[in-house]
Amino acid sequence: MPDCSSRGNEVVTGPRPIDASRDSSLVTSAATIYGLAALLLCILSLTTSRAGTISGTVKAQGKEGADDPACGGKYASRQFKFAERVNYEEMHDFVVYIEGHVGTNTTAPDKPVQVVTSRPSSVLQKGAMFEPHVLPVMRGTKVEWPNHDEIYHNVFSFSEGNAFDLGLYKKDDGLKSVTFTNTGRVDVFCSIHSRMNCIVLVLENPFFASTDSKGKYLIQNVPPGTYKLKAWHERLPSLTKEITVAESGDLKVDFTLGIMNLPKP
Ligand SMILES: [Cu+2]
Repeated sequence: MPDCSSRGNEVVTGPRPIDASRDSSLVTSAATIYGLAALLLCILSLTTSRAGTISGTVKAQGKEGADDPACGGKYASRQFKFAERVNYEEMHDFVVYIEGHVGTNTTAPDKPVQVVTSRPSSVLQKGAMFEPHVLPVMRGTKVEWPNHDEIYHNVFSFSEGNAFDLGLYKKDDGLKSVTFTNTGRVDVFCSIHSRMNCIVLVLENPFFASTDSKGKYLIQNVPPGTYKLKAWHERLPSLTKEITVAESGDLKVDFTLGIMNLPKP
């Protein structure tokens, strides 16, 4: 039975209202709590729901017919038997990113990122290599090339707009770094060691991701909007898809890169 009471011609349903004249401090504190709760909800909705997530997988695919024995089997069996073939299934170092300008509050991170020297067991003593091989960064990011080795390195690039030469340096010569101010692909080499090369991909906004060992990527906190999402690999043509990111939720976008859409001479 609902609690109904009549005061003159006013019918009140539900719990009795608090008598303000009897306890105004109770009303004030209740109003304050409701007000604070509403404010909190408002802040939460502003900070949590107006950003989406983009995720998916990037794969590479060889050209149809390239596995035919006539392409690399019998013909190659003598002279080119050991010519290493591209393994599209195990290709990695893809980068997925939103092209162009996004929002207004996208500034480069204060913290520098590092490229270090690694020696993968697969290449034994010859293996002085840069790790990571592909480094996507936002424009304005400082990238450091520490030398933790007992030998000299000379890190440099002649890529247009981002050329630099860190000179010959060894372990105790201090931390060498470059701040990348122009967008684009930067090919970086060491003048001494042939396998030491890497690519810094300087991008216009912070909405990018490298793929993991399974080809998966995840880009978080993307403001809602329509964008061009690009999948990039150093030795395949990029693929771009138009996407619309909602105010919340996860948008799945997969890519398969291959040798396609290139002009025939
Ligand atoms: Cu080197």
